[in-house]
Amino acid sequence: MTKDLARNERIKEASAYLRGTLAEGLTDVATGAISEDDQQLVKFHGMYLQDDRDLRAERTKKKLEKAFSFMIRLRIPGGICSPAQWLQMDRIARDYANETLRLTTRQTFQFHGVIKNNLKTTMKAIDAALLDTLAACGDVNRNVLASSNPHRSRAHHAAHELAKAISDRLLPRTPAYREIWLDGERIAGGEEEVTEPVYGRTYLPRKFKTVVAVPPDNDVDIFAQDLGFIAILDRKGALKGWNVTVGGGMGMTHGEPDTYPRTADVLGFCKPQDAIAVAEAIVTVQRDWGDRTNRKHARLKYTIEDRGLAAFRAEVERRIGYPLREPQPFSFDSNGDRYGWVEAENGRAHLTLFIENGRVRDIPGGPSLMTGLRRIAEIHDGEFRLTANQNVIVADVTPDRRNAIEALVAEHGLTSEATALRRNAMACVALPTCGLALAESERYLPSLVTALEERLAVHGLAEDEITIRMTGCPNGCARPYIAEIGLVGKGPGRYNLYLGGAFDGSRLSKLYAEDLEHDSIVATLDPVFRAYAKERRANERFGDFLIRAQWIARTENGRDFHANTGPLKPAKAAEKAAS
Ligand code: SRM
Ligand code: SF4
Repeated sequence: MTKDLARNERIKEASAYLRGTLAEGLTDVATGAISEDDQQLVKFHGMYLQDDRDLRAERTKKKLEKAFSFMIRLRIPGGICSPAQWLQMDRIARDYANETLRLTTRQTFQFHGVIKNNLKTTMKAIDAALLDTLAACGDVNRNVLASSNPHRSRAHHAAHELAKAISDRLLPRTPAYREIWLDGERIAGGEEEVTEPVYGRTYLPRKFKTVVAVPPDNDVDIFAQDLGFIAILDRKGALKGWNVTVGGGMGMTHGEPDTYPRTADVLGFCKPQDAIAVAEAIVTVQRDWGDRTNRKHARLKYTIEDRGLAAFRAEVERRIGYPLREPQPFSFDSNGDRYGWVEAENGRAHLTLFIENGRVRDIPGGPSLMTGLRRIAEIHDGEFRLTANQNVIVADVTPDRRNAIEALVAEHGLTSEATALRRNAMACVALPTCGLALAESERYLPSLVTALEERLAVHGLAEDEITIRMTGCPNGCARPYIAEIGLVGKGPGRYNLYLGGAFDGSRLSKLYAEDLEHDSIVATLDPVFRAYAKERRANERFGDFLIRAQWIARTENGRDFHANTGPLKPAKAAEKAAS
């Protein structure tokens, strides 16, 4: 018996290549929202309908429509933008959004709070900066990330070029974007192979995410992504080719063990000139093999689990017409950013700034990050690189501007110097804008970090680098299941605690304790910190220690994620804690 297609499949099919009734919906002044079907389609154009959840209860009481507005996400392959583009984003945020810029975990900007009436003006302003939002969300290949830590300029240049080329190759071709947002003329829907040669009428079964990494930095968290390319360099630093990874993903649903995060597998190695064809083949296999009946089972990670890696590789090889080579050795040492100044190979320098949870704003009486970065953009003649850890690099600084930039950094409370836990912390947006949030994240993690740092200091661990990530629900937008400490919202003020991920982002964690509130998070972690301080081996990372010392079982891969959860040998652990 064939299963019914998911509702979104019918919406895509009937949308005339992502047009739906979006153009008409924008002119309906009776509501700040758009129709339910259009809410799905508008994602492909880079937007989400949201409402201010802080105001929801009060507005419902007053029988008012929810406080609707849109989140807009840009597509910026490799996260690189010019100072002029930064200035335009800053202007848009102040004129049409909530006066903040949100740097995301996928190297781009988000605007929050754009009302329907301002959507087209905002989209035109984005276009005027030669940027777009097409395919930033939706069931397509999304913004392609590239390693941004600027230590090896040549390899990073190749990574960025590949990210851009893949993004361009896999971009939807529909004219709907131009028609609806930029007042382009309506072009009649053509034949599928003309209009969408890669995707066809129904695009992909689900979102698809691609990254390019340059070892030893895993700053793009390659193991959390559907498709990845790992740069393999020769001894002189020239690019030999790419290892290809497939099948990573974070999203799951509480209480549904058939959903789970998964770390990607290495599929093989390809030559530099073959990477785009390989990417396209992988996307089309997922287009044809992915589950279009159940959106919770539609990501590439489930296709690979169900069909097996060997069968998947064989089909990719059939489509490219030759076998992939054996993967080449590689090693990562961290999935974070390297803060501060770095001298580049070309005589210029790069400054990585710490932006707590990616929120760029001015705080009355406090740091003025938004103004500071605007003033830097006004004098900077290099570029800005957004990182996949929600930070920003002021890149390619010429020697004559360095002092002036340093002065602006100091004047506006910008910094590269957070404490060890904080600089390895990341939170998703969650409340008040995210419609799926079960608990706070961005607004709460900073104070939790402060509380945990007090305990770490007591145990002499204040300088130790430990990754900690929080999300307001199990979807995993800050990639919490590959952090050493992961906290995932369960309900208001309550979190599940995951432990045992690897510092380089290569291993999944495991559920250690459920439904913890602030005090119990701190109390649960305190004995673990104490044991780590006393019993760790030289250079042993926190996540590795927890597995070796049997605080938590090791998660081998996705299907194993929900097995053997909770403190391992709890009696032994308690005994250790007491001693
Ligand atoms: Fe995400 C949905 C924010 C990176 C997995 N994500 C959402 C939405 C759009 C909520 C919604 O569907 O209504 C969130 C909007 C919140 C808001 O108010 O802004 C949202 N995701 C984010 C961002 C902004 C988090 C951040 O703090 O930076 C990140 C934007 C990235 C970008 O620029 O494209 C973001 N989301 C991620 C990542 C991390 C990554 O890709 O490296 C993941 C985990 C990796 C993965 O995809 O498996 C992620 N987001 C999800 C999921 C779960 C997908 C799944 O397979 O189950 C959802 C929900 C869904 O798709 O149904 C989701
Ligand atoms: Fe929203 Fe959940 Fe993503 Fe956080 S993890 S931004 S709460 S969807």
